[in-house]
Amino acid sequence: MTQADLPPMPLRPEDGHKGTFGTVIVVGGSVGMIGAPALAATAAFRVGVGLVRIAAPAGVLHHAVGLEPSATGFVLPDEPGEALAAIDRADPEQQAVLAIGPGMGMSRSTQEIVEALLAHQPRAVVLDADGLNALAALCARSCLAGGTLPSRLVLTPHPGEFGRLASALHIKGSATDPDQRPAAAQALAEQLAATVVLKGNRSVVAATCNRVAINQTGNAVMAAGGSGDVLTGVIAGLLAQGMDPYNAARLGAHLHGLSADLWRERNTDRGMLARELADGLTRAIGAYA
Ligand code: NPW
Ligand code: AMP
Ligand code: MG
Repeated sequence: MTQADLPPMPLRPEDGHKGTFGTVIVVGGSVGMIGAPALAATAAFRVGVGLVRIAAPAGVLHHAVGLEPSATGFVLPDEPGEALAAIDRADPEQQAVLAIGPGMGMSRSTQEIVEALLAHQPRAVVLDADGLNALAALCARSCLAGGTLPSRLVLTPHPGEFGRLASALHIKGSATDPDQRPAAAQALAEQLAATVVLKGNRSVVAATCNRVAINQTGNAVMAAGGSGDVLTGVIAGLLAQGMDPYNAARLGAHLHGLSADLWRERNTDRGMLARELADGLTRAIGAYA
């Protein structure tokens, strides 16, 4: 996938305001993992989204919002029906993009909340991290008919998360062997009618109708905590600005990796912090546009 095959950045009308450029709601965070939703929020802003809200449990919300002062937030109740109602109150027109999972934890209530948020969800959804683990558990219990998943759904598993989904869905093939990764990602995309970003060196982006692309940016400076949480915010931010899931996933993976490539050129081969990866998106977009 060269830059020539990729879509342009979303339009940025000169008279636009923060309501013009979409809203991302990051659903995540738990005790001990407050950084993940904040990193996703920062990344969504860096790709140009207008508004970001963090939905996190009561005890962690103000810490997470404190890490990204441009974001606002609201408490995510741990009862699934109340969690859904809180999101509907925050976004009554159902236009926001949900980025579900960063730092969410693996408690029973997480799983129930993810199940409730996915069922008949009209919003576009990026599912990552513990959101994917909850989906794998649902699939293992055969609790998800494909038809109940959101029609605009991007899954961003690393090979560990992919393995949990693949074993629940009886998908064969290695998530780490470069020769097998495209077919494995396509199998998951077809089975759940979703766009899949199988992360790792040279991430694979797959979608239905045999669409598949190999991302050409990124490097081993990204092998550190928080990199994936940044990608979640990037893709959600592009979706919120009107891109379709496959293009948002391909362009998102490209810009995310390009930010790391530019960081390595200017610095060294290790030691990049995830917040620098998020902040570096500005340069990546400048180099891309
Ligand atoms: P192994 O054995 O180490 O090689 P988990 P997580 C495998 C949050 N975070 N290639 C790996 O394999 C996240 O958002 C919060 C091959 C292991 O089996 C989540 O909510 C942060 N294997 C939560 O932590 C910053 C690979 O996957 C397993 C692979 C847990 O997420 C950090 C590990 O994955 C973090 O993002 C690869 N490329 N990549 C914060 N500051 O708040 C991974 N594996 O068990 O799903 O745990 O990814 O750390
Ligand atoms: P996560 O494991 O969820 O934090 O995601 C890690 C992110 O960093 C993904 O986008 C990976 O594609 C990227 N990444 C990690 N290690 C490498 C690597 N060696 N080369 C390229 N990208 C990497
Ligand atoms: Mg991750």
